[in-house]
Amino acid sequence: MRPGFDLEGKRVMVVGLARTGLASALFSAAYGAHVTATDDRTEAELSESAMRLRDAGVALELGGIREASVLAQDLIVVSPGVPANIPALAAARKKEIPVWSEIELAWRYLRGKLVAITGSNGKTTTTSLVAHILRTSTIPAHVGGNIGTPLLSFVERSSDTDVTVAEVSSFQLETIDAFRPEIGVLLNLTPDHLDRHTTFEEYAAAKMRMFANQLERDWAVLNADDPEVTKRTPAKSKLCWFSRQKRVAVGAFLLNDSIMFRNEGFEVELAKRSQIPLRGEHNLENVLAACAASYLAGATPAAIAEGVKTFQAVEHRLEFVAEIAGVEFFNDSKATNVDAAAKAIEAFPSGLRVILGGKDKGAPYTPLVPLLKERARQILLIGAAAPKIADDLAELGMAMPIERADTLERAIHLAYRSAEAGDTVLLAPACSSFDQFENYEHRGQTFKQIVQHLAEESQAGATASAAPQPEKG
Ligand code: UMA
Repeated sequence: MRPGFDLEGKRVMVVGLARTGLASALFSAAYGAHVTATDDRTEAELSESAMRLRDAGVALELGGIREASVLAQDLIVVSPGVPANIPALAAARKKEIPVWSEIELAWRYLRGKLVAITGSNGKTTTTSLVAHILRTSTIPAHVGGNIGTPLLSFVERSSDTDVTVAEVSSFQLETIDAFRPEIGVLLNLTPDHLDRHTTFEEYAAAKMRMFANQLERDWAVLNADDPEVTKRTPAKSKLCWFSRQKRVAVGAFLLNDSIMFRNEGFEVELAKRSQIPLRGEHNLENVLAACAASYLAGATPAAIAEGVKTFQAVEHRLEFVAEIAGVEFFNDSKATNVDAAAKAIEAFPSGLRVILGGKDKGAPYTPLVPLLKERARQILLIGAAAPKIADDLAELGMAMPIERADTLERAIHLAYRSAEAGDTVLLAPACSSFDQFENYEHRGQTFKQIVQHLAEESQAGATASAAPQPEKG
């Protein structure tokens, strides 16, 4: 039984008023709490959200958080984008006022099973695939969390037979209390968000909180090939492994072309590797994890095979955009850290023109050097992190041009101008997007629009010359 939480008559403060905060404030008000909502932004900046909140009876304190108000609350619900250690929240904790993330509040109200998926990379793809497989197996599934929709939005619709599939981030896990997924998946651990979690250890510890409240009957689905994961095995949970490299005692692994699941000495085929419609070895890991998690959540082997086969790549994740005169364009705007960019680059053997840059997150870019040396022909740098990336990749300058393009538009044009047929222009920024864009989705959409525009221009040029457009190269 989940502990629940009675919001009726409680004083609740919601901190940060974008998607999560808006959902949290409206939910808490609808359940009878006296809600105060705060944001660094002003009323003019919040515009429509401010109106919706006021209409719901929420008191607004805008233009910054006020410690005195924070200390007068029974509960604080903090948005993932608000650092958990700001002084006002530290003061609340000192006074033993609970500071929860929205996933904690939602978990207390949601009905049915929870599959939660975390890791440094692959969360969105794995979350979407698990939900797709469950639905293929006629199990009703909700998909939310860090992927974009706050979990509170499913409370009204959830029932005991549903499964909620949640992508969860370290930011959300930092401020859980009793949150406990029946099935928790940890895909991998590589440095990320070091601009907020000061050390890798702190970041990894936030991720591992996912398993902290699990009971003996709950499952931890873990990557057996990632040493940073294997050295942090949860103590209480039942362990289910997934591996590209070896047969595991319990969990998913490869046997020739088959994705197998093994438990108590019994093995069953769940899917075919050759039918995975996604590029890259990292996606094989995501599929293995998704197969294991959805099997544990009750999907049938036949539905898993069908679900894997019919899955469509997630937007902004190695998404094919267009081919113009033999040059292919791929959007991996979701590659917001160095490891994700490395995985995207690894998915292409050669001929890459890679667009890197954005807002730096504190990790070095040097791990990209050997991969770029092997596979790239040109590097295009955009955004605020460009000088740091240029320094970290300096030794590549001997092998290929490293160009300061500044903007995404210029980077695309420079890359296309130099490209030959057979080359690939890849947006895999290794940085977050907030210096030049609203978020990674906005960056990815912008990339796609510019490429589409280029495709139209190229098409128009070809028609105007009334001759077939010659392939580049
Ligand atoms: N704000 C303050 N004070 C601060 C910081 C921010 O008031 O000190 C305010 C901002 O002015 C803004 C609001 O807080 O109004 C922003 O909140 P938010 O960043 O949490 O935005 P949401 O729209 O609620 O988005 C969050 C997640 N954002 C982050 O984790 C940064 C979204 O993940 C998630 O999809 C959404 O909740 C729904 O669950 C995005 C993300 O970038 C995709 N996640 C990171 C990642 O994947 O790498 C973890």
